[in-house]
Amino acid sequence: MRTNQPRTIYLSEYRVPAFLVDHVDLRFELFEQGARVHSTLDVRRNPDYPERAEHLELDGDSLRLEAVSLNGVTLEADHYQDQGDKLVVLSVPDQFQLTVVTWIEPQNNTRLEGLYKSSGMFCTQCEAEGFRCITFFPDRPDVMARFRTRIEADKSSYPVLLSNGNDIERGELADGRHFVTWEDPFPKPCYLFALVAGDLLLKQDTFTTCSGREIDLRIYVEPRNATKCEHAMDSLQRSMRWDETVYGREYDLDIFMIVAVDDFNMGAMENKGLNIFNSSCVLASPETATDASFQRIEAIVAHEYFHNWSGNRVTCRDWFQLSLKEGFTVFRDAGFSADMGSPIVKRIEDATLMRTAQFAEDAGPMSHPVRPSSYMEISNFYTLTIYEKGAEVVRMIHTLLGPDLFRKGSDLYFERHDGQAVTTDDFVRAMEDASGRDLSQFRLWYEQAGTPVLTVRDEFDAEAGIYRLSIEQSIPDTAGQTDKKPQHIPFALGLLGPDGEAVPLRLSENEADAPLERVLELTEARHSFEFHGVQTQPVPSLLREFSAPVRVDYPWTREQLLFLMSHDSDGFNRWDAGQQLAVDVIRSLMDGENGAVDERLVDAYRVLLNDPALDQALVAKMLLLPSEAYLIELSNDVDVQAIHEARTRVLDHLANALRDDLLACFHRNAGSGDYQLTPEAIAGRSLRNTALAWLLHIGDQEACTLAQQQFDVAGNMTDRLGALRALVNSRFVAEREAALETFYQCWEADPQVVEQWFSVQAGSQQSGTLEAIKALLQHPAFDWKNPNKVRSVIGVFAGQNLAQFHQPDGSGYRFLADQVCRLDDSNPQIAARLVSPLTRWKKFAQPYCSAMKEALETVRAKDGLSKDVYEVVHKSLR
Ligand code: 0A1
Ligand code: ZN
Repeated sequence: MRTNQPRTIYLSEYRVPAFLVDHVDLRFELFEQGARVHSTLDVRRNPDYPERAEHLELDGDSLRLEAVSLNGVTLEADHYQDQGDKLVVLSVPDQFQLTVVTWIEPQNNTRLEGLYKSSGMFCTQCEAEGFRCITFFPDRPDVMARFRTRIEADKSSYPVLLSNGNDIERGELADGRHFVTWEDPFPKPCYLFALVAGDLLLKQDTFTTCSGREIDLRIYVEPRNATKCEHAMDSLQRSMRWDETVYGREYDLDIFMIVAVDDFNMGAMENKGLNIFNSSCVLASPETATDASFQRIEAIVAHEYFHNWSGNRVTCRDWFQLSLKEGFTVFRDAGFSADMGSPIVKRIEDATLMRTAQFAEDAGPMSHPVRPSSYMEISNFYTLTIYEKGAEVVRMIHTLLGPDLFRKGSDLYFERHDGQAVTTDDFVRAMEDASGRDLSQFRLWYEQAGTPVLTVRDEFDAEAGIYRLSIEQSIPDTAGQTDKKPQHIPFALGLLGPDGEAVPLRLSENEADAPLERVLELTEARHSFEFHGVQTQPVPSLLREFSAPVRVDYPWTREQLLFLMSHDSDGFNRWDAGQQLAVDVIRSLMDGENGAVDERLVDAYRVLLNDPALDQALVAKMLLLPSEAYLIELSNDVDVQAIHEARTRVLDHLANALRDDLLACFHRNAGSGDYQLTPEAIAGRSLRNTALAWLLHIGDQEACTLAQQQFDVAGNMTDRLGALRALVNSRFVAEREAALETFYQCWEADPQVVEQWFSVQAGSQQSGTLEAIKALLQHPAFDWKNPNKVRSVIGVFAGQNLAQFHQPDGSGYRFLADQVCRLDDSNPQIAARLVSPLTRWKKFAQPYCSAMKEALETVRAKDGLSKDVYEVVHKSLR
């Protein structure tokens, strides 16, 4: 049991820093047994601080202090206090130079925060508060300094020495050691500091900016990954061009570096001029990576690159403003991905993530606003709410202002705040000032947590030719927040006439040139709209393109949904109608209303499978049934097994009824030999592999043979893994085992592929049982110290294999609790993320509910529980 409760940090307690640091001079002496860090800070009192602070306080974590000197004079022990998490230097002058020497042990750092070792190389992760694990420093983003960094290490083991900015000096030292000095001309907060030292291979290219400067682009990887850098390099060049074209943002340093490391807590990190990536988010070749990985890599490379402006040049005042950089940057990378591929597919994927995972977070015990007002551990707030909902909020500003005024607003924001650490409010103000629009009510999106519910009702007055729509908005109570005010919601809408044609939306009787689509702005708790000149009862197309992150409650009939599915001009809503229809069919099986699957669903899917005139990228998405996670999210008092059974019955029925169509679809999408990443080619592979999965699901013998063939001859990992996954989820035990074995033999030397191999098994309906998962933890390729391995087995099992995880006897929950406790000692950030599937215990029916709660209680009772896990468990149990 934790004896003391961690401190809660409040936004309302924000104060400007008492001291500023203008320059930091770092010298790292790297050794196998540890590292010595010499840090010299140019410090001065902050003129904006309301009082005169007597003492300088610096943050620290797990540091051994070796020496402190002020203006070159060593300080006696009574001039400073080493309090462990703080170094207090007593009675300091107004301006001075402070030198601190610390000793750290990167080789024993399993938390992967600060300076640590991964596959023999030194690397850093400083966001959010990792820099304090390197040296004593005012570790807060509103202290921005210029950094000069000298790295010294053994030359043969660490020939490559990197930090932010430009390399200005290098040379040899005694004992086979060498050094390189880097200087970053841009002032930055310490969370953007980075250092890498290792034996790395360099892949190089260039980019010529819009003003004609040539940038040296470098990707550093372990030599065995030499053939896996091309896609990341292409993605980087595309991102740089896109940011110039769409946002007018030019790159500012002469060098841009990316380094791939195997052990990394998150996806990647935007350190100034030296991005550090989780290997799985940068390395790819067609033989080893799936389409999904290729797309993820492109998006993450872009995301980190875009941070150079939205995050680095303009950064956050404090960590409550995290969405300032993350929400905006996710919005930017979504625009990029949409432009590089299929915009509809991208929107479907984003809306799916919002509706399954972010809505769940927003309704759970860790619910928080896009700009939170308190936290215990900031690492727990790198959430879907900060990132994805934050991006949706920016997207709504874009919708309200239109593209031109939005661009004006973003230009003003970058110009006004370049070199500053600012707030989400500053962002909104720039948008207001550039557009002349009042966004004061809109700001509630940053302050209020919870997903707004729009209750929509309609009636048609045939005589008067009026279609009336009433919309009521309510925002549910969430952890610590009640009685919320109505928010400003852009609600995109269209009406479909009897032949599917768009009905003009006349808000007054004789409105000429009425538009065929409108964005209604909801600002009140209740609105009603009248559309005039409507001849026959229309079918409404609501919340087009998911124009706001809200739930819509409208009493759809199956006829309406079928109609929208085939007629809506908005592709997103065609997809959504199909999802709602499938949800309705699955739910009616659970209610036991009628035992049979509605044949109209089968007919609709048959059309999708057989009409080549349809956008195949959209069809590939429409064929996917709503996930169990989404069905859970839509229900209360959840019985996971009942959801799983009903969904499986619908899948069985569809696959049996459409067997021949699926086989034809499989063969039609055989693809050409060479691997292409166009939306059409990706859709083809997706369709082919969905067809295969469905056929194997019903135990089709011919499909089993086809899967084996595909597995053997596939020229890319998407098809090979598609075949493997279909086999692993099937009842063909011998074939499944053989394929798994062959796959491992072939790829055991490639960590990214082995992670996929683990994931396929951990996610399997057949072999993903608890016993099989436990066996995977004993596999020689499993590594507790590597977050990717932990995620690919435990994370996938608990987070995605819902039917296997939610066992009525609670065995899945106890298993997860044990692993969380084990990881809590070595890597608290990963442990805190892993525990999340247990936190929504209140949503589940008995016996699940009590068993989940019990598992959480065992975690809470662990000795020396980290602050990270404590916060999540404590908030979930109260
Ligand atoms: N800023 C990075 C994500 C990131 C956040 C925290 C980390 O360690 C705790 C690491 C990376 C991004 O948005 O890409
Ligand atoms: Zn980011």
